[in-house]
This record gives sequence, structure tokens and C-alpha cells, in this order.
Amino acid sequence: MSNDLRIGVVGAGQMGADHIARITNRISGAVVSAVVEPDKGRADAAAANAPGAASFARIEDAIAADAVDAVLIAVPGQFHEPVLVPALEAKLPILCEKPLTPDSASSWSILELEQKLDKPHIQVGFMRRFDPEYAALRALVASGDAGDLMMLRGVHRNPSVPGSYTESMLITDSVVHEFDVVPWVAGSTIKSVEVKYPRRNSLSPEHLREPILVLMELENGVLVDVEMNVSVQFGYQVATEAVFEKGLARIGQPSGLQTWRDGTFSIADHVSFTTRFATAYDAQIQRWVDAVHGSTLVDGPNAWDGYLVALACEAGVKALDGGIIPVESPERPAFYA
Ligand code: ISE
Repeated sequence: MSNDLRIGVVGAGQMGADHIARITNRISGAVVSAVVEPDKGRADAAAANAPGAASFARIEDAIAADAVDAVLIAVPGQFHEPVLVPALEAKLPILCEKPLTPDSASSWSILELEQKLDKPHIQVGFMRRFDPEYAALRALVASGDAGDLMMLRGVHRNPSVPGSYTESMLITDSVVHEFDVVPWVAGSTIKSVEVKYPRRNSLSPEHLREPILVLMELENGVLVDVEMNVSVQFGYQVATEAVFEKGLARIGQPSGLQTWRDGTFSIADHVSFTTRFATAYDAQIQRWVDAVHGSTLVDGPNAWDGYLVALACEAGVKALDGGIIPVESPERPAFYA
């Protein structure tokens, strides 16, 4: 009998479909055993990449049919809690796409439920931690080889966003990644968040006031600025410059095909996060699968990290209306040590 981890993927939209193809084609030790997706068109399209997977409309049905050993949640954040609760009650390991839940109160109740189990069961899908360049930058900070880190200067640029993307999603759907990865790289939690508005891009969807400049102060005194820009038109870019006492480091520079033609030099760049972070997504899922086989269940950001990010997002959303908004980070419970 195969020892493959039977993963139930919940949600077969852009991210769910991407994970289904990844698990089937590139991840070892796991199969997609169930696709939970009420939309028949999406479910059928996903099934093409998940040979043998059963189809369910609700996670409860997949659990009752004993069709899954683990759950990967890839529906939008507002639908995470109704999947997390039955999956935790069934004591299943979970990889939950970001955010854990849309607000800190619901994230807190997930933490309470999880702490009834013997150990953390939830990993949150902050894939940037699995990007080799982010990991190298974190190692450089920790080594102290370039002296102390003083500033992080980042850009987070999307070519465009769908009509359903709202102003607060600049924070909760996009800057949410920086709220996780910046403390991880810099080794310090977020003390406050502020948002500044430059001139508005006339090409932005009418209901969006963007780009925005997000400023964070960390507890250790590091200052961070992030240009959050979702209408750049030309492609997808996530890049950071780190300013140290004895030098600089840069990550996220274009690394695609270089061409010289007609008197012009060019480097191919990404147009979507699915390719920009493909290596990171692969590593994230492989390490999660390995952790479940090895019974640690989590190898990466856990639900506590997801909760801290929910607190930062609440401050970030308030900061859209002005002011420097403090972030109170409570002490990490021993369960999540
Ligand atoms: C999207 O949901 C993501 O998670 C991407 O990583 C981010 O760059 C984008 O802004 C979000 O909309």
C-alpha cells in the first residue's frame, strides 16, 4: 500500500489549482486524494491534474468519507474558519493559505481550539519564508557579518488586481506577506504601522487609492518602508534592499532570460506571484508534507505567526485612515514555542 499523504485541497481557484498541479507533478510522498470545491466547472478543471481524486462539496463530507490525511486550505481568507474548525476537530494536519483568518478575534479562537490538541497542527502559507533569497537575507542578518541591520526598503508591485480587490486588501491580501516576512528576516516584532499616500495612479481601478507607502517600526529600531502598488501594468515585482552598518544586500532582482536585440538589453521578469514564488511554494509544500510524515506536522509559520499577522493587519487597515498605529504583540504561548 502506498504511504503517500492523502491531501484534501479545499478550493480550486487560482491558488488551489496551482497547488493541485504542484502536489501531483512535483511533490514527493503526497497525492491529492480529494478536491473540495462546490463550483463544478472549477472542480472538473482541477480534477484533470489530480488523477483519482474524489470530489466533495464540503470538507465535512471528505472527512466523513475518510478520504484525507491532511488538508490544504486555498479558499479566500473569509472562508478559512469554517474549514479550519472541522479539520482541527478531526485532528488533521493543515496547511492554510494566508491569512489564517481575516481578523485577530477569529484567529484567537482558532488558537484556542488548536491548543486542545497535543501540538500545533496548522501551518500558514506565508511562502516567502521558503524563498531562497529571503532565507539568505535572514541568515545574513542573524550572522551579523554586515553589522546590524538598520533599514529594509521594499517594493511589492502587482501588474493589476481583479475588480473584487478592495482598498483594505492592500493590507490584508498583499502587505500581509510583509507583516510575516519582515519580522522573520529582521528578528524583531512590529511596533507600529503607518501609511502614506503619494499621488494616485490614474490607471488604478476607480475605487482604489493607491499606490501606498507602508512604514513599519520594529521593536529593535529597524525601520521598514514598503511601496505597495497594484497597478504597475508592466509585471510582478517583490524586491527588498537591506541597509546594514557595513554594507547593503538586495533580493528579488530580475533573473530571467537576458537578451540583446536592436540596440536594447533586456531581462525577462515575472508577471505573476505564481511564477515569482514557484520555488518557494514547492519548498513550502514539500517541507510541510515531510513534516507531516515525520510527525512534527508543521515546518514553517504556525497559527501563532498567523495571529501576530492578523494583529498587524488590523493596525495596517486603521493606518489607511491616517496616524501611526501601534501593534501590541502578546507573549507567545509555550504551546507555540
Ligand atoms: C495575492 O493574494 C498574493 O498573495 C500575492 O503574493 C500578492 O503579491 C498579491 O498582492 C495578493 O493579491
